[in-house]
Amino acid sequence: MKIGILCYPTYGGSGIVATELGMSLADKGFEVHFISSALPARLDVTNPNIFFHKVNVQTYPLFQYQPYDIALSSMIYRVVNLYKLDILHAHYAIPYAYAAFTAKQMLKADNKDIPLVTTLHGTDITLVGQHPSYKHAVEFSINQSDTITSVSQSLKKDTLQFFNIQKEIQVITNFIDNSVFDDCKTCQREQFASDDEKILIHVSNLRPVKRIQDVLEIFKNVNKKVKSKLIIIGEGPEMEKISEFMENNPDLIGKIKLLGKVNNLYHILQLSDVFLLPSEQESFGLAALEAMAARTPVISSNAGGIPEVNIQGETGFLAETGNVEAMSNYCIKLLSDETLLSEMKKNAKAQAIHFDLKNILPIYIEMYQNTIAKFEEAKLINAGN
Ligand code: GMT
Repeated sequence: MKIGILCYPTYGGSGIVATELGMSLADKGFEVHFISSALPARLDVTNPNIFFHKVNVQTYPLFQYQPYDIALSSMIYRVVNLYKLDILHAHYAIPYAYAAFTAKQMLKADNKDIPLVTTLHGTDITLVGQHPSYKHAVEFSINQSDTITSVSQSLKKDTLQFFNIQKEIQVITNFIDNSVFDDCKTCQREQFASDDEKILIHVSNLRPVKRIQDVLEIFKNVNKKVKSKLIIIGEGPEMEKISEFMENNPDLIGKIKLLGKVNNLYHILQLSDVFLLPSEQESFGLAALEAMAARTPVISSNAGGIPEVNIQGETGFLAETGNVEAMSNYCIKLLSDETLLSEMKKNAKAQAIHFDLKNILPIYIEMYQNTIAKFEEAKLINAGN
């Protein structure tokens, strides 16, 4: 099977899920073509089954905005034709599902077509997708997909609530490759904290939806009771809030380490004691699952799909979004009780194993096969009419 994956090249979220999925499919012998604006962050192009096609946007003095979606549709059309792809998989509705629909229309003009799978990831439904500027096109392109998948039950529910969807949505949860975590050596803990200090960690693209202010306030409360350090990994628009917080809390400056984007994320997660995820919205919370794979329990909000991943009192604790006091208290309780901490570390790993790639990859492959079979069947029926 030849699969075209359309995704953001980003360091987190849908880009990572698309890349890890594509690479695992390539390992199984499928030919996988990535179409994106830049080389996806974790993509290993040395695999002979992996192909990368960069979308180039031609600038022109007349264009106030660069027409990326047109260049994307043209590239999809070209790659499908050149490499005889069997199926397209759009990750994140905007602009990928819409651009794939346009490419399909171009193919139909040549008496060709290709089945399209759209995977909904989160803010394409819960935030930006609902904006009046995009809503109609998002709804239309989701409905035009041959198969729709969502990464959690919660996201499926939100999609059905916010849009008029006329097709079944199949939930295929995000996954984690535990073998990567089992292989890696723990890096030196003393680089970040002394033996008597606990390490709290937050990883995100630092957008408002992640509520970085809550991460900082939780740490401030915890630090009053438990000797600790906070590691923040990632970059984004809320960086300014962190600087502001440090200015207002100079005594915490030496206790907060900002690492930006790092390559050895797993190593750092492995030496952490608790992962903080107080998000406003989170369709799944892949970052929390990555932490669990590294045996790190999670203190989180109960937004969106997080409760499907982080189990109250088992793999960590959850509180209402914005309830900094409750999250701080849970954190203090966890970090002050070695028995509870080691129990939760064990449970966190067991939960990560439940979401292992080995369990989820066959579901994706079966979904592709079913989508292609139904598409071919429909073609035959139409030809008969
Ligand atoms: O919104 C983001 O944080 C990025 C977004 C994406 O699609 O790139 O992340 C979403 O997709 C991830 C992968 O499926 C999920 O784990 C995140 O929970 C989800 N983010 C939100 O819903 C805020």
